[in-house]
Amino acid sequence: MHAAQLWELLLERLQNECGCSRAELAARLGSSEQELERWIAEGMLPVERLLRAFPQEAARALRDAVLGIPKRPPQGWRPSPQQPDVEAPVKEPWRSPALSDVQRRFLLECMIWAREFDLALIRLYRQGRVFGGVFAQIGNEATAVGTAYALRPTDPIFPMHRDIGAHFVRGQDLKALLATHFARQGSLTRGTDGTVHYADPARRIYGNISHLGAMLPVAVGYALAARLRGEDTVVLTYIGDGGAQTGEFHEAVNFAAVQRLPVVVVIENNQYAYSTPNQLEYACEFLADRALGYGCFGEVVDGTDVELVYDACRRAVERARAGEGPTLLETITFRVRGHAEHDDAGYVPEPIRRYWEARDPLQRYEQLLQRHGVLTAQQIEQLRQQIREQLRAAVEEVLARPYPPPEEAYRNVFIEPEADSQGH
Ligand SMILES: Cc1ncc(C[n+]2csc(CCOP(=O)(O)OP(=O)(O)O)c2C)c(N)n1
Repeated sequence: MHAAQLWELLLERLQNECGCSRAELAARLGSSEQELERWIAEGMLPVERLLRAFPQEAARALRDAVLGIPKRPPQGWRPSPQQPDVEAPVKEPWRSPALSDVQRRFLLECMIWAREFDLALIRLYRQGRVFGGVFAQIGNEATAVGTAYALRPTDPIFPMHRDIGAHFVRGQDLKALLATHFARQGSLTRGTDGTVHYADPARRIYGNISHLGAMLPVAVGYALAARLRGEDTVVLTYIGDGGAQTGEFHEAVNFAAVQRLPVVVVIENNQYAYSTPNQLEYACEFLADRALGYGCFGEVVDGTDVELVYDACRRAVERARAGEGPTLLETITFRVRGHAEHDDAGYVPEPIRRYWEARDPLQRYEQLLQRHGVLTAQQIEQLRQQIREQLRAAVEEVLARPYPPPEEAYRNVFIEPEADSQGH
């Protein structure tokens, strides 16, 4: 990293983590402000003074800079799992310099689709219309949409059970999705699986493999195959905070780092793996900190801020495409519903729920777009109503379809052996 970039990182981090102004920084380094400005301008780093004045913060920032870890939220930003500060002010969402207002409207539309799709499925589940479980993604809209949008349409994605937003970014066929959940004709799994284990190779969507962690080696294998074929491809895959504690996660990330494969692993940290809270899942501060151990890039972002997520993922995709290897991108979010609709999530303490309610990704983005004149409240409401109407009509049509013929259950289960020359 260039000295000027290093200074930029240090200044940002020291300001965020220690609340240090330039004048205070100069004083703590035992220099004048003028001298500090000269050091910055000339790219001179008084490393010893920095480490003496800010032992932990400077060491961490320098270590991250050397390993290419560009960003980390300010200390104390993450709510304490035991005692979140319910009154903490909600940060103004980030505005990406890389997005136009047309793109912003598209992001919002995909997020509304994801939310409305879930709300409809929850209702239909209660009516006994849905086969299998409903794993609502509410709270994860910004993460799924922001990450998937950072790719080219030809790059493969391996979504998890809470990434329906990524499907909408890819223009997934609404009726095919509904047919899958209702096990009707036209289902992406031909009616053989009622949950979220569907793929759609035509849209370069692969996964989701049920066994936690098992999808990562497959995604990493895809990246290796693409490289061997000489394709210019970046693979995006997702894992939960619980899934990140499996052996397969470790093997896949290690292999990707060793091979410097073009992979972005989004760790959707929604605070709970089923009923197990973060503090009983792992002992490090951030899961993306593990990137140091693997020797790859790592970044932690607020997963409820869609443009922040998009920018972080875009950086990771650019690095991957440039041959710089994988990134662990940890997005901090909250699973608003239970693990699935059979689970009332009564184990989530009320203050935690309240903390995250104030950070609803959809509400934050809608307000941001209104404040900046991208859309009015009325236009957003109109969009939501249009989406609801399309959903209602699609549900009605798909529920009227027949179930797949029984023979479908036997297709793709066994490989039919080819007859030999004697007809055996
Ligand atoms: C090997 C294996 N064990 C258990 C399960 C059941 N299971 C599915 S999702 C899940 C919790 C996953 O938690 P996390 O990875 O944090 O994702 P989240 O559901 O919170 O999005 C469990 C225990 C499974 N699918 N595979």
